[in-house]
Amino acid sequence: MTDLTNQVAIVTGASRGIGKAIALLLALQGAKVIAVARNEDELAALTLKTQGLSLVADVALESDAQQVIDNTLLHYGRLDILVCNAGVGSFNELENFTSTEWDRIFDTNVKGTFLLCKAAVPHFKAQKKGHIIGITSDVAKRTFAHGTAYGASKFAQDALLASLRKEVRPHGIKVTSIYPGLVDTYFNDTTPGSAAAEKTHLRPGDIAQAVRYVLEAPAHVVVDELMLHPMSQEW
Ligand code: NJP
Repeated sequence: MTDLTNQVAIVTGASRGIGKAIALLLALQGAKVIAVARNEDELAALTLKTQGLSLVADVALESDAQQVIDNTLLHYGRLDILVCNAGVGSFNELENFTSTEWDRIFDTNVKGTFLLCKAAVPHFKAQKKGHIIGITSDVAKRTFAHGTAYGASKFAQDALLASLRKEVRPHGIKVTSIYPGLVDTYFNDTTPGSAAAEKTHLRPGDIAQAVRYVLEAPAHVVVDELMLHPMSQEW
């Protein structure tokens, strides 16, 4: 089993929802967590609990992504884990989507994953070790009405990660895609914690436990893909 103590882990989209739960659980396992998001106040509150680092950054901006990796290396001298979790979505009939909204979804979900991986991979290659985890979605593997923009972005993010997995495996770098079903978060301007969602949704902590399972696999094991759903959601 891989021990997470003192492992240096970047988690994007850590100000709330799934990313926050991942950051808290990794910190609890002894990892040094770098929490990344745009909301400075939420990050500051989280960092009080993780005792790690928080970096305010927009994952869709190349300079921000590069600075996240550079500042991590400056502060800790190492990077072991990159969790690409930051993501946004909205749902509409295709003709009602603005190109601005299309760009927001693709820039965050696809370009954000690309930029963070692009900045991290040279470091992982140099140390012949590293683990990239992408929080994608079960809709990376199925389609549904009103999901043109979000679904297409998650298919694209998934293809990026699957291709990267083959590219970097010879360098000792693991790439894992995690595909959640419905999770009770702030996603798409929802408010978590309702009695209804308790019956129909996974909790952010369920995804964090999946991340922990994947990261704790022995060095010779890579979990390529992991999908999880609430019992009430048919797949
Ligand atoms: O959503 P939410 P989730 N740069 O809204 C951050 C996937 N997923 O936890 O920047 C940097 O509670 C934002 O921070 P802030 C989903 O596609 C979800 O559910 O401060 N960070 C916040 O911390 C996504 O990939 C469900 O606004 C940016 C976080 O992202 C992942 O799970 C189902 C950013 C979003 O927190 C986490 O989403 C599924 C940017 N440009 C997949 N833009 C589900 N909830 O049902 C956003 O299959 N963030």
